[in-house]
Amino acid sequence: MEQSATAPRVGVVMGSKSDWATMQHARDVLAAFDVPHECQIVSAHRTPHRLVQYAESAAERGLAVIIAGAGGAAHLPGMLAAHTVVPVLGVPVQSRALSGLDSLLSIVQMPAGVAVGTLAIGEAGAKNAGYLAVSILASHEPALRRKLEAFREQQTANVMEQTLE
Ligand code: RP5
Repeated sequence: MEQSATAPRVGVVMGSKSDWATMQHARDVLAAFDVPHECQIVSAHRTPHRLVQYAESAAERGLAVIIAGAGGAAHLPGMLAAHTVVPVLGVPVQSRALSGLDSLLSIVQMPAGVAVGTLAIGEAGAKNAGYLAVSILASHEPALRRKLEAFREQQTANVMEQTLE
């Protein structure tokens, strides 16, 4: 498990090591905002008991958000959400067979009553899961909110300065 020195506020989990190339983008955003986080492989199908333990202990361990990435039959985000009220953000990993459409539909079509906030397929979704987690934490942390606002202002300024050849 990759973990910050201080108690993690966001958990980044994924169904397989093969998801890390995508999910490390969520980790990078959290690191850029100095949000304490942890990263771990938790598979709905291959490590089902670890999934239950992770979800059931999340709130008492201080996690405010869980970012869960999975591909194919992507049951990880939904099953985590079934076992905790900590908000779960789902990232559909781009699969080889169906380019991530399978992952997206597996994650997004939750039954009413158990919510997963579903992001876009692949790298953009992983990055935005990080930004959304920062937004959620920023609603209670003024310093983090200022950092997020500064990031957005800088992003806008960068685009405004761009020219086309
Ligand atoms: C899912 O199956 C994982 O989230 C991964 O995206 C997909 C393939 O896993 P590997 O066969 O690469 O381990 O559980």
